[in-house]
Amino acid sequence: MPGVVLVGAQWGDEGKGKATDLLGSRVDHVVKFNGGNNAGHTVVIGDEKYALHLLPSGILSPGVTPVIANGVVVDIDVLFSELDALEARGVDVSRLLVSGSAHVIAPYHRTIDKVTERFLGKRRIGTTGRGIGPAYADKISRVGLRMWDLFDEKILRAKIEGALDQKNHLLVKVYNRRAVDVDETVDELLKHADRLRPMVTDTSVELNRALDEGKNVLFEAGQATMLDIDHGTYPFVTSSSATAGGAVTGSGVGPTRIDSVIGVIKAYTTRVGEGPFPTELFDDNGAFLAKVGHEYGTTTGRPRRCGWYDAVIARYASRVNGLTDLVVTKLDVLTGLEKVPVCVAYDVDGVRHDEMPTDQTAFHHATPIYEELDGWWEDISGARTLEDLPPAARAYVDALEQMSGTRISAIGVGPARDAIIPVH
Ligand code: 2SA
Ligand code: GDP
Ligand code: MG
Repeated sequence: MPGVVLVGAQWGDEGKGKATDLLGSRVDHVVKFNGGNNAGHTVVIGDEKYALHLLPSGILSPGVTPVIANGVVVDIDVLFSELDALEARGVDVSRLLVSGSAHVIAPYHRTIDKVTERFLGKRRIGTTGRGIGPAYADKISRVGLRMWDLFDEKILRAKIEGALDQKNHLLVKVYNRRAVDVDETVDELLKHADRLRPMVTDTSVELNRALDEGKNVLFEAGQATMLDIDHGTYPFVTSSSATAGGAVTGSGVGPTRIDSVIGVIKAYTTRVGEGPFPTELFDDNGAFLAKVGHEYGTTTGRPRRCGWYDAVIARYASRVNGLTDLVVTKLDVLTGLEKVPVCVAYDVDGVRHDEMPTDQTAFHHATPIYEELDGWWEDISGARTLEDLPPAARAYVDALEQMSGTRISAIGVGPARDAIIPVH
């Protein structure tokens, strides 16, 4: 503390929601800085399970100010349905702040996401269909809509007209779809403007002020390193900066304000959607990880692909994020395996690679070089100190730390809020 970034070190769903929630009582602001409602963070508190998509996990911690910063793309309908659902369960959501510079996911972004995926066929990305890519594409093409625009109907209408100029041509001529109506879109987006107004502000001012006052600010990434637009397995990535650098550009604080970067990593690996995945398993072991780990998408319910731990990816994530700590989650899921293979390097067309190949062809050809570690049979879900772990589980964690090149500061042994072993 005070400026902490939390990122996913693999392809997402590492348990970032739980890790954020754990730090929650010590932080003042929890900031979502990238992505949108493609994210799915699960937090289990007692018997209650919360699935958060657009809202930062910190919304569940009393006293925390949740912030949706400028790097996020916001589907306003989803924002209000998530807020209403939490309120109905007794969660105080009144502290939420939303950046006026955050971009809006318009209904046509969702349409374009879906038709593009269909059009791509075999080359599809396997997106969540939430309009994320098209909203970011408009932002970069400078035809996006920002939250501020919702408070000036004239500007909003002009921007929507501009954005739809080319899109309607494409929708009608290429995708054989009906043209999007400007008036309908304006009405749809203006529907919530009054309710939004009080929460929309310059969140960069708020966050820098909080840091000046010595407050603790946690920047929580959506998706993960391997899905980052620059550092992920392009083009099978999401359209935002999910690595630590994104926390800075996505929130309007300078890099000098960040004190530590925590990477969350599963004790094995999963991926949703298309794209290369060297340690993916297609056998009983894969089915075992999926079943015991309940590996289904939090947002779409899609089954996640499962594979062994990949130390090459862990080292890569440590490097591109400048990780200071790793939080290893789901160690409990590995209980009951005779041997646990860990990928230590890749073989790419007969050549050993200790570093992650960023060339798409090489990564597609990467086959894992495994080291086999001993498994354990004891139930570890009640372990709360390192000494509670059986020797083989401890040796597994020590090996991950040594191979990954970053110290492990906590180990998750179950979905519950308290099912964690603090290490350092
Ligand atoms: P998009 O919709 O444009 O961001 O999709 C592009 C790629 O990014 C992947 N992606 C994700 N991968 C893992 N978890 C995500 N969130 C949900 C969850 C996913 C779900 O927490 O379970 O419910 O299916 C997430 N969001 C995006 C996506 O699979 C594409 O490969
Ligand atoms: P996120 O996107 O990184 O926030 O992760 P998700 O919420 O999409 O997926 C992580 C899943 O693992 C959730 O269902 C969590 O409740 C669960 N989980 C988190 N940590 C642990 C752990 O240490 N052990 C087990 N068994 N489950 C965990
Ligand atoms: Mg998730």
